[in-house]
Amino acid sequence: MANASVALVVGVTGMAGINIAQALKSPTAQGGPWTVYGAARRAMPTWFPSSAVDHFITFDAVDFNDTNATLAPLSNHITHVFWAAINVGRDQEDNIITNSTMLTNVIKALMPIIGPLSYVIFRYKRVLRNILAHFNFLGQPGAAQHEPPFHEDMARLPHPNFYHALEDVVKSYASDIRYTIHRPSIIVGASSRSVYNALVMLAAYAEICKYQNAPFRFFGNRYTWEHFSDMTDTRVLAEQHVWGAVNKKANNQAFNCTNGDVFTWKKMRGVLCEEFGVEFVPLDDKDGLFDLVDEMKDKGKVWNQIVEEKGLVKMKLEEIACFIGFQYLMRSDFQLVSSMNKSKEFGFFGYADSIKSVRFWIGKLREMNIIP
Ligand SMILES: *[C@@H]1O[C@H](CO)[C@@H](O)[C@H](O)[C@H]1NC(C)=O
Ligand SMILES: *[C@@H]1O[C@H](CO)[C@@H](O)[C@H](O)[C@H]1NC(C)=O
Ligand SMILES: *[C@@H]1O[C@H](CO)[C@@H](O)[C@H](O)[C@H]1NC(C)=O
Ligand SMILES: CC(=O)N[C@H]1CO[C@H](CO)[C@@H](O)[C@@H]1O
Ligand SMILES: CC(=O)N[C@H]1CO[C@H](CO)[C@@H](O)[C@@H]1O
Repeated sequence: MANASVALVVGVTGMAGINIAQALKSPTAQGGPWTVYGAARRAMPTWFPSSAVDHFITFDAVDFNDTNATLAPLSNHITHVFWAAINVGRDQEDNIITNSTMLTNVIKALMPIIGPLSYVIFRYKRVLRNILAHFNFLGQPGAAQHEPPFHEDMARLPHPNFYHALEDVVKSYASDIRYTIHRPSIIVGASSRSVYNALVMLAAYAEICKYQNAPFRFFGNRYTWEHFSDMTDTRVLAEQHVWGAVNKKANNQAFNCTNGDVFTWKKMRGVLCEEFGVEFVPLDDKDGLFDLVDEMKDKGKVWNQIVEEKGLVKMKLEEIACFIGFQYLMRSDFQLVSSMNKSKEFGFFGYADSIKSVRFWIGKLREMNIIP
């Protein structure tokens, strides 16, 4: 079994990690059959599909000794690392240090064996992060910005960005490992442990509206209401990760990863309203913008009540809610659209219909008992 494919998926309980594990365990997975080690900081959540991994392991990647104690014994076994972990810190500088430390710790623990077979793969959202980074840093919009559609060879923007730090960590090992970098847009998927999960956030807001008999309002501006955006289904993201891992041509390359279509938030709001069972409220911006961040500030208790009454998976509003970041995106003055032409030129043709994606993942979140 010298050539067996053995994957370590770090951050396996997040929405990207679960799907990467599932894509690897699929009977038709390229490069398979795969043995999958799924790693998380905490124990396996109740809703986790245990068939997605062969072994579930826990360690705290911030702590080298803990990481090394768990991974060193596996180091001559694991052939591929899929990085889907995120540890959201107080601010972007904090993220840079924490995250590059986590990745460095994992690579160091596996290093004794890292040879030509080994592979590190991680996702990385440049524009989104740049914006949030800028936001975190200066607290106001107006960051330097590239012209959409965004493509992979655009220069880095001059804001602190932990994805750049991760990319640099991987590149610093380039003589020993091969890698691919995957850059999603707004990610849709299902987990109770993903901080940047827009669908869970929107669902929570919709449920709170229903509970309090309040209108489900759009918190973005007219520009995003009327202009195009794209998103990334975690299934497409996972498919691209596996494709990147087994195709030599993709070695040491970065790829955008989106569904390949576009939508307006006006249209998508209609879909969300149908799915959540709330009335569609057209954008009314005469009196300025509706501030969701402000609205949600004291709604933690209401959400806890909903969780209690409906018997949902215990999850605090603060744990999932990326209200600030998402609201910021919804108020941008550019189209969040990335080019997928590099992926296609290199032979990756995965796609999804974004409206179907949203309906599918909302259904999944219900099935998993994360939303009512
Ligand atoms: C890690 O392990 C080393 C060697 O066993 C020890 O000297 C060090 O104190 C440990 N560090 C932490 C933070 O536990
Ligand atoms: C990591 O763990 C392995 C095996 O337990 C041990 O031999 C090695 O010294 C550790 N590495 C470091 C840097 O502590
Ligand atoms: C696509 O790649 C470009 C260049 O790196 C980047 O600016 C853009 O953000 C990527 N798309 C996304 C959605 O991250
Ligand atoms: C780019 C960056 O900030 N890298 C940091 C990652 O974390 C290590 C360890 O904490 C720092 O030494 C690096 O400067
Ligand atoms: C329209 C567009 O975004 N074209 C890009 C396709 O991808 C290549 C490679 O990343 C870019 O150089 C093009 O600008």
